[in-house]
Amino acid sequence: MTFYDYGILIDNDTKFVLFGIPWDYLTSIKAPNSSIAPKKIREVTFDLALTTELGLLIPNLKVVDIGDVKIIHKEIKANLKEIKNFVDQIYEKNKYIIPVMIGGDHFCTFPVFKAIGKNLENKETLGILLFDSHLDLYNEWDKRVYSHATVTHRIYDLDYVNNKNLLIVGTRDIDIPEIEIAKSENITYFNSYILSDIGLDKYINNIITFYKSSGIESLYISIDIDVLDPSIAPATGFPIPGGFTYREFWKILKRISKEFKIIGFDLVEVAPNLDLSNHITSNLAAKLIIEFISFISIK
Ligand SMILES: [Mn+2]
Repeated sequence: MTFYDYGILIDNDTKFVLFGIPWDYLTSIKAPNSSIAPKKIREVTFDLALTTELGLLIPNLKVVDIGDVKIIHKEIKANLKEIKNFVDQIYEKNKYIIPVMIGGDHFCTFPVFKAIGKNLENKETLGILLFDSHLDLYNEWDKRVYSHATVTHRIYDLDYVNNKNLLIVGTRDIDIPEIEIAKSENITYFNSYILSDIGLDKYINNIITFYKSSGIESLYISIDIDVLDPSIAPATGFPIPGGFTYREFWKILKRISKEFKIIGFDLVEVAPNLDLSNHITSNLAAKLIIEFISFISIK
């Protein structure tokens, strides 16, 4: 039994729906295989214990795993449509559901967040928080507007997203075109080194203040696994030193869940082919997903 298998069908009781997007065509790395991450992350949970760190029983968390979106590797248009329909179907069954997506490369976040936004009645108080070592803010990458390196830009282009409700946290590998876009658009990001300068509590307070000062009450959260330090999350395409520890990130998610209504989240960019033989990165991803779900549950 995996963490996420407790229930087969979505019903009125279901709080969380987990699904995978096995798609890594839009990554810029040459030998990616984040497409197998949804399968791998589910698989490692067979060997993990069935309570969370705070002692919650995982079977009680009401997570239903509805499987993966059907992806045809190079068919961008068809896949975007398929992902949209997949998310729409979830809300048709229960409009209070919290979708949890496992990628795939980071571009998978865009169609999911877009579909979630479409299904939400009140977008005035909605924000998006991206945890990432990169800004992913290129306008184009390799002459393509759809790429994991442009995902923040595509999200920013949505009519309900602006520089008051979008924040990137954990950054430490920012390219010149991205810094120029961030400057001209006044997009806020918190570099990861600031955490060691001001301490974790203040760092989290700054995240909270960013959203509260513009009236944001609910958040969609996207976790690029590369926001964590590569010493604990080596299996990702662009491992950048200086990332969060597991405990720092755990505490960030815990506080954010208390302060805001989390309407959905994703975890992307785990590349199991780059992992150690003991699956350290997939284990980390599996733990983060279930811990985050538990924080949202106990709010
Ligand atoms: Mn990213």
